[in-house]
Amino acid sequence: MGVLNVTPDSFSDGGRYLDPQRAAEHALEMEAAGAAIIDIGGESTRPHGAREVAAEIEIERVAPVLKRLGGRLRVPISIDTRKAAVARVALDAGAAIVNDVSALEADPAMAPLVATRKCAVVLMHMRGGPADHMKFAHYRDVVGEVEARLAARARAAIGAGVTASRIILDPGLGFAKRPRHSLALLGALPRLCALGYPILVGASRKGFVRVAAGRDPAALESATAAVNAIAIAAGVAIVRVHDVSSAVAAVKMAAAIKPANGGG
Ligand code: HH2
Repeated sequence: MGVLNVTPDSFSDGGRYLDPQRAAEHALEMEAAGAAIIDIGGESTRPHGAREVAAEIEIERVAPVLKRLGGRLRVPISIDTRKAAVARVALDAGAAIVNDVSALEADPAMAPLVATRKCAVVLMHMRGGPADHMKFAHYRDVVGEVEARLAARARAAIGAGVTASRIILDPGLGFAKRPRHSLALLGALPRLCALGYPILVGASRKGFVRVAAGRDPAALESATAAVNAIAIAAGVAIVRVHDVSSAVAAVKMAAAIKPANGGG
């Protein structure tokens, strides 16, 4: 899943793709580099200093990009939003996936929308909102608590009429999580996969990767690729990334390695 942030303030690429033409070109570049999904977002959710934006502003940012992409992308488009009004515009413009970092909790109109449009949905684990989630980064058993919460959100979505086979779960690395929490969740991916839903992981360039790799952009990309390879080897279905070519190489490599006893 290639990230397309149409925002002025995203933590790693804020402002680069605010121009709709440039954003659409970047989506096509990511597809050419091997992205299987393009995730378009008009609101930053970075841990410090993200500003919540009104639905109209999010729509003003993403709609021109969706319009330019109309019919030009072969891969599905995902809309990264917590707001039903934004998701509706994107679904009308051909998006196939709603990526909701609030797991359908921020907007009561989101679950019915996803259910009636029969689109896929990413339910991500977070506590609080984009502006204050780090206040809630306290856990006794981060893996158990995230696992239980994701299972509960999947049940709630199904209760609202969403088909189970359209649900993707995401532990929400970096969202209301200190680096040690994100690392513990990465160490427990097989347990999250055992919930029975495809798992999505978004590690790309995040703070816990910076802790290991430092700020050097090349090292950060290599460390991100390492996390992605490990995630795929652990059974994760989708990795959300800024740099598609390094992710595609990592994913292909991890997927090519067969578990022991696999013959020869
Ligand atoms: N991470 C970000 C945004 N959306 N969605 C899912 N499902 N999982 C994630 O881990 C995730 C996400 C944050 O990254 P980015 O989009 O690069 O930054 P920003 O939120 O500052 O735009």
